[in-house]
Amino acid sequence: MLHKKLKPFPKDFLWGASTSAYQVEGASLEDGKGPSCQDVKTVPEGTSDLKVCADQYHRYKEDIALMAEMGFKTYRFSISWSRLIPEGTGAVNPKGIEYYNNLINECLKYNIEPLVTMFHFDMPAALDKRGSWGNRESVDWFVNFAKVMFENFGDRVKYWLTINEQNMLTLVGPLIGTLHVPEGCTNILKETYQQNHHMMVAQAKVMALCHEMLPNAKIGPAPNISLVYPASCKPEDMLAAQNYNAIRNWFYLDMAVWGKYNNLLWAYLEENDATPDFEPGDEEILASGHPDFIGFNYYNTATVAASDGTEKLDPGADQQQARGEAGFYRGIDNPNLTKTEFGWEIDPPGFRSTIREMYSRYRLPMIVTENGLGAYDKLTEDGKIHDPYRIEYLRRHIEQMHLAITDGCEMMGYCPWSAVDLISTHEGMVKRYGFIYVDRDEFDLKTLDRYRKDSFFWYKKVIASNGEDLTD
Ligand code: BGP
Repeated sequence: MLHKKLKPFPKDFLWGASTSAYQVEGASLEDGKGPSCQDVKTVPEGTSDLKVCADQYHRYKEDIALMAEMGFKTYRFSISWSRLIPEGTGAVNPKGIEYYNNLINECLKYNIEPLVTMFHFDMPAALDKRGSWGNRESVDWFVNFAKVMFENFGDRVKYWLTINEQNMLTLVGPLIGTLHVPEGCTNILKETYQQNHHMMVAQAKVMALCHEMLPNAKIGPAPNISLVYPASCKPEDMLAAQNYNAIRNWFYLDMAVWGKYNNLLWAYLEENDATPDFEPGDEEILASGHPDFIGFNYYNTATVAASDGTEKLDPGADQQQARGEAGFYRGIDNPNLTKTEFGWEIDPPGFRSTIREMYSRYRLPMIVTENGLGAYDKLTEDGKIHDPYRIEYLRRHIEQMHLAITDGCEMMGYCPWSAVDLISTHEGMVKRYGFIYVDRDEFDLKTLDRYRKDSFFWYKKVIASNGEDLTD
C-alpha cells in the first residue's frame, strides 16, 4: 500500500528503550541478591560473566538522567526475581525493594513511564534446583513474585510485561542459559512444552491478578515475533511458512490473547508425542487471562521452505535463525536481505508486515519492546562513538512503523534494544546495542564511564519531533 500522506505518531507515543536486569545491572550477588540461573551458568567461551555488566545497579541515576536528556517517555527494564526474593519464594529482600523503588522513582522524577518486565531469562538459582518451570509449583512461585511486585510497585508502575520471549525460552533455551532438562529425560520436546505450558498458566494467572489488584494498570506479553516468509510461491513452501509461523509466533499470542493452543502447534506436538499434560482447571485459567496490549521484540523476519524430511535441529542456532525441523519446515537465508556483523538479517519492511499481521489477528494496541542492531562500536580518542549503521537501522525501522500506523495499526510505543550497552545473551560485551556507550571491554572493566553515541543525539531529535524528523 503506497500512502500519499502519513498519519502522525500518536501524541502520547511512548518513545524509549529497553534493558534487562541480568544483562545491565551487575551487583550480581550484592545487597542480599540471590544468584539467578544466569549467575551460575557457564558463559560461552570468550565472553564476560554477568557479575558487573554495565553496573547500572550503582549508576542508575546517571543512566536515567541520560535517558531523560534523550527525552525518553518510557524505560523498559526488568525486575530481577532473585534480587527481590533471593530464594525465589519466601523472604523478601528489603534492599531489593529499595533498589527498584529508587529506580522507579528516578524514572518518574523525569516523567519517564516505567515499563516493567517481570521475567527476563533469570530464574532464581534456588528454583532452578527445584526444577524451574518444569516443576508445576513454578506457577505459584511466579504468581507470588508478581504479587510482591504489584504490592510494592503497583502504586507507580502502570505498564507491565509478563515473560520476555517465552518463545525463545522454549525454542533456544539452552543457548540463553535457561532451559532446565532433568537428568534421564527421554523426551526433551515434551519436557520443554510442559515447561512452556506452566509458563502459559502462570502468565494467565498473573494477568488476571494484575487486573484484580491494579485495575488501572495494563499488562501484556512480550514474545519475539518475526513474520515467517515462504521461500517461494510454491504451495508447499507456504504450508511450511504457516507451520513455522504457528510454532514460532502465533502459538504464543493465541495463548496470551485467546487462551487457546494454536491448532498447528498442537498437531506438531501430537506428531512428536510432546503434548503437555493439563491439570484440572488449566483450560479455565488459560481463558481467564487477557492482555491489554501486546509487547513484542522484532529483529528480523524468518524464511522457510518445505521440509524434505532430512532437517535436524541445529543446537547452535540462536533467537533469529529458523533452524528447520523434519516434516515441518526448512530454514533458509533470505537472498533479498543483508545481515548485521553478527549475522542477523536486516528487514525493515518485514517489521511493517509483522505489525500488520499481528494487528489483523489480535486487534490490540502494540508496543515494540525490542528492536536494534548489535555492532562492534569504537570509542574514539576524543570520546565519540560514530554509529551511522545503527542510526540507519533504526531510521528504516521507524519509517516502516510509521507506515504501519498509517495502515491503521495501533502502536503505543517503541523501545529499541538497548538504552545502554550491556552483555548480550551469548555473544558478550562486544556486541553493543546501546545509545549510551559503556567504557568497558569483554574482560577489562575499565572506567565504566558513559558516553553519548551519535545515535544518542539522533534519537533525541526523533523523540523531540515525535518521529517526524529522522534526518542525521
Ligand atoms: C532478545 C533478548 C534480549 C537481548 C536481545 C539481543 O532475544 O530478549 O535479552 O539480548 O535479544 O540478543 P543478543 O543479546 O543475543 O544479541
